Amino acid sequence: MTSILPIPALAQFTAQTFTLRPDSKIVMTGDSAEVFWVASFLAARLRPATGFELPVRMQSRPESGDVLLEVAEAPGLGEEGYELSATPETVTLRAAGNAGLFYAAQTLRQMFPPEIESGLEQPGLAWTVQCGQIRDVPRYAWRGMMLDVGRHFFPPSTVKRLIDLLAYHKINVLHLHLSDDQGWRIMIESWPWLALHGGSTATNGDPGGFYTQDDYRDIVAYASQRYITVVPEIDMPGHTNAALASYEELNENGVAPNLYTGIRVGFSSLAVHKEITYQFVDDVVREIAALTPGSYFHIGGDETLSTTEEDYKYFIERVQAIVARHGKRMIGWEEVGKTRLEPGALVQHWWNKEVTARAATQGAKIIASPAGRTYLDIKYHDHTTLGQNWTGAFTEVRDSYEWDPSDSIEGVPDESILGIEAALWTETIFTEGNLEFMVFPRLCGCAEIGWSPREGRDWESYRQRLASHGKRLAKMGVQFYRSEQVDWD
Ligand code: IFG
Repeated sequence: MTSILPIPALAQFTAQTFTLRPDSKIVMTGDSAEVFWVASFLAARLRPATGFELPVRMQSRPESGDVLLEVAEAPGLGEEGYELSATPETVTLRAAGNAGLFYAAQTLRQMFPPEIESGLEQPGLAWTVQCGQIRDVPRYAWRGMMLDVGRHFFPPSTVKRLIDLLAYHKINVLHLHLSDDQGWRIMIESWPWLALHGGSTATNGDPGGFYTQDDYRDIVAYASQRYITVVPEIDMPGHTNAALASYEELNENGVAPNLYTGIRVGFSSLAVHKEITYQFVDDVVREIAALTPGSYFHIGGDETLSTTEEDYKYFIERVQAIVARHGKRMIGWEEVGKTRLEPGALVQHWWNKEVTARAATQGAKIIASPAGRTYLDIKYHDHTTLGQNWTGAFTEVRDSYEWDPSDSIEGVPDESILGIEAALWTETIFTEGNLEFMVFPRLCGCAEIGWSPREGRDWESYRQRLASHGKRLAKMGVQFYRSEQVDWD
């Protein structure tokens, strides 16, 4: 039985099958370079396990055994929707936009036996898919994941593998939390000690690290090819000890604090009434905005326990203007809802519903990241060694799935919700294995909440599809948590 995650909006299957053969081709009717890229991406995913050549042919019509990709006007599909039609003769992926074609390719991957995801040739297997018709469109525009590289640094290779897995689940935003008390993780050429000194350590005194501007460009390009927008976050005025430790002149008293490797929050603040602070912010936003094709710049704004309310408002209002001047739309954690927001600002809900509702009342669109549901660093249960449980509860796989953004934040109606974003904070997450264990499989549920229709979503059917999906994750080598709530195959 074909099961696709996130579950498509509409899918009907028949008892017939289509079989990919050694002489199958991936064909496209036009000669668009971007369609060619998607076709080549699909071929590259199917070649290792099948051992087939799977040539990609432009300006061609499909023959028996071929897969056809085409971009064509299709009302109601938008940029990300697609149609997939599998007959015993051919499989056709059709979309109005290239992103939709890319998502059709991701869906087709999930229709083959799970061994398709093995990197090694699997002789003797029939590469069949169930015939049928799929018409699929996303529910929310914003389907994201945040990776905190401030508490622990992760190299570009880890970020790119994560991007591959996000794209596999039709997630389209990667929010990089690039700075915090424990680390500054991106080179700013006009303030080099931010990375060189502020990026030199991590939580527990673990090795630090930072992205050069070329590293960041490379990550952004890799994400963009996979229809993922990178959203950079420089958290301020709080969560700034790494910056304050790097430049004494940024400090109220002119004295730079030591680097910090603990896991407390709320003790740092930029000097809100010093002009050099706004020179610093302007330079940082200018340099990162120039490297970021996406429309957004996240200024953080959370847990500013060491900044007075009025100083906070003054600071956020000035920073909003700086972000706008550099051509980006500001995103802030919910606390920015206490200030006057410019039109177009986005607000990310994580804990305080009342403050979030104040942002929605101002007309801000809300990204739903409720900590008790989407924070992937929260322990699964009381003997999960990794993670935290400051929320006062544990977040098992079911807890992370059985909720909905449309009615989980009082005072925020569904029309204010732009989408959902899961967040991995990394105070206690050091290795790629730690990351995968905490992120998967809860991210799969968040991806489905973001993409699939609310109607018909229920835990009992999801847990069965997740069991099947787990075989695919295993073939990809994802070290996911085998929750006892799921009968993993
Ligand atoms: N809250 C802090 C994060 C991180 C998190 C850990 C936000 C917006 C708790 N701020 O979530 O820095 O420490 O779960």
